[in-house]
Amino acid sequence: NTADKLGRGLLIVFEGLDRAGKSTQCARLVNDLEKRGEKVKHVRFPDRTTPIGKMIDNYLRGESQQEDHVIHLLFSANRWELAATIKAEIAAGTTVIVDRYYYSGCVYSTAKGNPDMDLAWCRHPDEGLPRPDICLFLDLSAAEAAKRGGWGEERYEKKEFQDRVRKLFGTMRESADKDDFVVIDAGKSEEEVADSIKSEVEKVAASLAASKKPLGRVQP
Ligand code: Z5A
Ligand code: MG
Repeated sequence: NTADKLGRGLLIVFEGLDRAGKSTQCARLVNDLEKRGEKVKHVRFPDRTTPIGKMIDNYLRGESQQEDHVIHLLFSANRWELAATIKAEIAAGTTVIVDRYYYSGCVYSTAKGNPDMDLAWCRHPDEGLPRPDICLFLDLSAAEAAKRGGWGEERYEKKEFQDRVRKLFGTMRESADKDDFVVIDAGKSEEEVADSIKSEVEKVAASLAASKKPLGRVQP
């Protein structure tokens, strides 16, 4: 078991565009690790249950307006609310699996095109958060995503916006955070995607166990 070999749990993040299958695969991985006797905690961002999360939920559903910087900082604050808990769980040997993290925070805010908010600006508030041991990026073409049903009702669920998000994720995957990412072809069947994820998680767990690497922090 991971905790015995590494002396802590893992921090595993899922990222990707809308409908890439993040929530589906998070649930599968949680299930799979639990079956193997690992301690697992499942977290999703935004966490819509906290007071800050409720403000975010209202905004995403179009029921309230927020200035661009303000909503960006609320998304970040929503992660900071849970940061100490995540660290404590990992120290106690629990693997934490996160559905979207600061990478989404950076790209969705930057995609708005506000001239004061580039990727670097957007990333600053998240510096110092627990750094993922691996970010599984579920990669889905626009054409495949379209087959998974029409856009929903929420604020960012529009084609042009999603095209900008796709480009920005590409930029992020080639910049400061590039070592965190493993790209998974999310256009395959649910089982095939789950199998690729399992093998990537096993690889990272083995390499961390060998190096005994402690949990990192998101670097400036
Ligand atoms: N946001 C932000 O702006 N700033 C931030 O800091 C953060 C987020 C953290 C809400 O996120 C919005 O918040 C989001 C980013 C922004 N805005 N947008 N747009 P959310 O996480 O609540 O969004 P969601 O609606 O829950 O998830 P999603 O991204 O749209 O979907 P998903 O979780 O990736 O996919 P899924 O629910 O697992 O699957 C989608 C469908 O595809 C479903 O019918 C599945 O049955 C099907 N599916 C799944 N896998 C497959 C395969 N392999 N084949 C075929 N069909 C599949
Ligand atoms: Mg989801």
